Amino acid sequence: MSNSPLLVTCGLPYTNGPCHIGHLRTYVPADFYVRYLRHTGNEVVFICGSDNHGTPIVISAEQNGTTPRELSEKFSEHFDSTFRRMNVLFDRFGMTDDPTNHNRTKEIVQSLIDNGYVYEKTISQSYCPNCEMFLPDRYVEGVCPYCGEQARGDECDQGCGKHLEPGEIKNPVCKVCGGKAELREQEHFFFKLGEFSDFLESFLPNLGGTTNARNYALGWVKEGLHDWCITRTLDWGVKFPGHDDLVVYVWVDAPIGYMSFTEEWARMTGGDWEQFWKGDQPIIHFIGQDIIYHHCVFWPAILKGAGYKTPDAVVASGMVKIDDKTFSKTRGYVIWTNDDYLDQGLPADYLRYYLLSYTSHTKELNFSWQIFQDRINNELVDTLGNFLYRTLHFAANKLGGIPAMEPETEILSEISRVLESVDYEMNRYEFKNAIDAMMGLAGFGNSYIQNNAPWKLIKEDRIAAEQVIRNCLQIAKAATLLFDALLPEEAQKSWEMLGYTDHVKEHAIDDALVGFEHSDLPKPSIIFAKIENETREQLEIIMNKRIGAAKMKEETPKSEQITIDEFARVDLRVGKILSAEKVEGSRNLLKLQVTIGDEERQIVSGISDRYEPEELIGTNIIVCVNLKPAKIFGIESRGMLLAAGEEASLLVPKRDVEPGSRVC
Ligand code: B3M
Ligand code: ZN
Repeated sequence: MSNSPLLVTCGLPYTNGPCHIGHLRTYVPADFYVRYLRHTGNEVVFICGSDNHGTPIVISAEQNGTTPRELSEKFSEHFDSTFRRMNVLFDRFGMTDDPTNHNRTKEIVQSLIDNGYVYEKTISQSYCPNCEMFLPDRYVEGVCPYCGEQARGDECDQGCGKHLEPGEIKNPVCKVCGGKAELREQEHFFFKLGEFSDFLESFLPNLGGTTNARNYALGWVKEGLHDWCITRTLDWGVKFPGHDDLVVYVWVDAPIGYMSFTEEWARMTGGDWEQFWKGDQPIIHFIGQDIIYHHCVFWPAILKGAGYKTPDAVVASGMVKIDDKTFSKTRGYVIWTNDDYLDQGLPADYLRYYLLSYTSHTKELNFSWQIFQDRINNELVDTLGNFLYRTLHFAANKLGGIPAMEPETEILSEISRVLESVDYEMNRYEFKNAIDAMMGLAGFGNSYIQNNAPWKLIKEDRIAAEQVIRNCLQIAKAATLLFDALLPEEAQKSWEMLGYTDHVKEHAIDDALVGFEHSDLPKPSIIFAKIENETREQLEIIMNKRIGAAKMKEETPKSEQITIDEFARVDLRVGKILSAEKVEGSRNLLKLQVTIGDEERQIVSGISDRYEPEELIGTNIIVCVNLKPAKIFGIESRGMLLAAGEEASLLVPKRDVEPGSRVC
């Protein structure tokens, strides 16, 4: 790779809540990539900052009795310091509410207006007569006009995921007072996104980065693009030029933050920001998969329309889930980076390792402390750590330092092979494969030392034993240089144990093939400590407590009384299970065929972690048969079976009854 300097950016976290492990899925890979680029001789400017505007922050500030600015400053600092604790080091971490971004946004919006890409239109928008205000974005909730699910004003977050334009949501309800909202007419400004279809159709196939980003975006462009309403009736945000009652939509000024923070970096360092945004130097965005649309469709169109350079690559990471559930603060499916991990005394590098090595960067990651423990213990501790320690221990204690000889060619060619394959994988953003290749080198070292047994060899042939250890030391040096991008703290320790007094990060990765100029080694110690079972259990307790506390909140019994007629509307029948099979790829779903007398039903139920499919066949159960059909994991489910408690204990009739019998 060499195209430097390069600009690498990470999606900007909203300042309305703390950093959780879901966030890290974007920042840690980006940091790994940047460190690797620097190791391979590239100059990189690494930029991020916080996203301060938009209704979630206004609402959150109101709820906390503070101002959006104060709240933003607090969380901006929180993210900045949490990222540092995770060894994610930006050259500039800015705020979208700072003057640079206000100015740059106004300039860009004015250019869009001047270039004829903005028009004014009267639209009907949700308005709360009780609060006497228009209800932008998250100030309103209602029903998604596309899929019928409960949705937020600006996106269908529970259902189809579509972006919703102001006024589109059905049955709008005011989030402030809970009252019914009505539609009122108001003047707004629109961006002619539709005019950029041809541009995007030629731009996207050449966009670098991960294929998920490119392909989703192309699909949306082919479906047809709608113009975007880019103004909101709000005080908090960047004022729309010439209209003090309007601010620009947060998704206009948020990505412009990337440019503003580059300007701020340039101001601080005397660097040149225009080489990226007006010149030819590459721009690479790292983002979460849920904001591909904004980065691959909306953002390039804005840049193009305002006369700037468009991004060169978009790298989109898959989401993090817990128990197959999407991270959600309100539902308790969350692991806080500080409270739940770093403050428990665990190393940042372990989490970096797990997040990157577990699965391909673009895939979903289902978080589990058990797998975390297994990976750390089996790979970092038993493979890499063990190899380093055996080598260094033998060299320091038995040979008194680094033997004065060169490594053998077969060792150097193995190292070269690994360097090449890491480079190949890094270039295609396949971080897991790159790490597998690095770990492969440690594994190679382990087998090599085991097979050549220098502890035996030394008794017969000291020179031969020295050669083996010299080879191992070269592998250890190469592994340390390679792992530095991923495990900066631990790699530095290992580097010092190899007798160096400077910083490993300042060395080119190709030094992996260069010998040692010193022979002294300090007394080695163990670099990677095992994750004990008690530690894992403690982490699991914290996680389960979060889920439990959120569930309790959700389940506060609202035992409103109902009439017998109301109860009778629920059609409960006895059903007999005819067949049962696990749903491939799901964590706990079973697909059941159930007879309810004259009819056979397919029902999908989340009980496969409690029952084996075979044990259920022939069981009589209770089924609610007039529940609206639903798709679960893409499979139609017509009805619901009844089960009780944590154990999902199935309700069954005490005596034998015919399938189809009514329950009352
Ligand atoms: N603030 C956070 C998100 O939707 C949003 C990213 C902005 S990136 C310019 O993930
Ligand atoms: Zn209201």
